[in-house]
Amino acid sequence: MLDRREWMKRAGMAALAAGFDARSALALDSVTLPFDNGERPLVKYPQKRPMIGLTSRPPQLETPFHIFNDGPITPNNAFFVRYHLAGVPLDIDPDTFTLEVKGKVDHPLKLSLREIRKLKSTEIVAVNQCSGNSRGFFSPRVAGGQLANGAMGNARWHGVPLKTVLDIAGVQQGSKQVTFNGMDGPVSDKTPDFVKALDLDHARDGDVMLAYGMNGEDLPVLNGFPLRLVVPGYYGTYWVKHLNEITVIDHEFDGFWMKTAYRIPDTPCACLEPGTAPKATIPINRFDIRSFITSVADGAKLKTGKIILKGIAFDGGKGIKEVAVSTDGGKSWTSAKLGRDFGKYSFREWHLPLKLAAGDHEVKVRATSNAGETQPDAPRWNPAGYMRNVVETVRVSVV
Ligand SMILES: Nc1nc2c(c(=O)[nH]1)N[C@H]1C(S)=C(S)[C@@H](COP(=O)(O)O)O[C@H]1N2
Ligand SMILES: [Mo]
Repeated sequence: MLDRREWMKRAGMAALAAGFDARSALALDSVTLPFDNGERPLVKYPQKRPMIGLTSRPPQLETPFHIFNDGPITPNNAFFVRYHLAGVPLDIDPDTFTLEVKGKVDHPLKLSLREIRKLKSTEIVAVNQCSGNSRGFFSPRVAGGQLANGAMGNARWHGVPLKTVLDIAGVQQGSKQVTFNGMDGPVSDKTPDFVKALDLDHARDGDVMLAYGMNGEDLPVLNGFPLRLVVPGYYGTYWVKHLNEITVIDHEFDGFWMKTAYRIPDTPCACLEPGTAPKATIPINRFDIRSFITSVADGAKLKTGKIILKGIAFDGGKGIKEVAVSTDGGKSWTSAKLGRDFGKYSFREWHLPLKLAAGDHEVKVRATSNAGETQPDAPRWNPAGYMRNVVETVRVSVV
């Protein structure tokens, strides 16, 4: 017999799945992102508020940028959604779900969700950002999802360190990498399944997490229910959703999504002369540093008087040391005040009281990490449109 709570949960999941099956995502309105061909529908999916729709099969949703001004944590119902394969699993039964751990381990495992939840849990606040966040701003333009700046989000993740589960399974001597596969699959067998790999030392660093909770709730279905990998400081491509298969291997994984896709030029800036091809590439890995103004949009008209300029910054895990603001197009800079520290993988809020004279201003923001990494004045370029981190500018006119 199912208890009432369990029953409600299942009925809810069924309704969700039915909603998706009918492809009933409601187009509400539209928005225009600030680049050519930036017209997008605002769509409503189950468990999500109206989001910027990039594709519907599979669902890919971008967070409307103004949401980042509401606070350092991105609400679950506004968190972006990225999938590669149309076979998105929407009717996962949490009671029969299992996570398999196999390969070069002494004790191959099949853990139920209940068993995973019994293990000692931890929490971490961390940014998840798509490699191609902001790709739509690339010049020259490149192929791929034409995203503005909303393919990122910051959440408090709750789960079990991956290390805990690997230690239970007993990783064998001579192992090199760990691969991660989720329950989604290709609809044609010509598309390779989405599988990602981490080096064993990274997988066992204690920060990489098997997460079942997000901001105090179960993971939303579209963000990987019931279990996903969280790889703090690393691009979202490694954050495998609906994770049900972990394999320890004794060689370098050569699957399509590591060997061919999600690679960056093997140069210090991961960048190239625009329009050229890289000589050598490596798998994309850690975030570069970024900062944004969230309280004022590009093109805003402001009244003279005092304002409090606000925004966010983050990096690949060293933490933010300084955020500086320029109101004269980059000639002079003033340090902003940093907000509460939620840890080195989180968005760091910043604010700066300002009094702008009447006229047009170019307001810029630039962050520096504890390791001294900072943002370039001019955008860097690579053929896949990854890792954009130029100093952001908003133009405001004050009257
Ligand atoms: N199973 C599965 N996990 C996945 C993907 C996918 O296509 N399938 N896409 C990855 C990519 S590229 C990104 S950016 C993140 C996005 O996470 P989100 O959809 O929860 O925002 O999920 C990652 N995990
Ligand atoms: Mo991504």
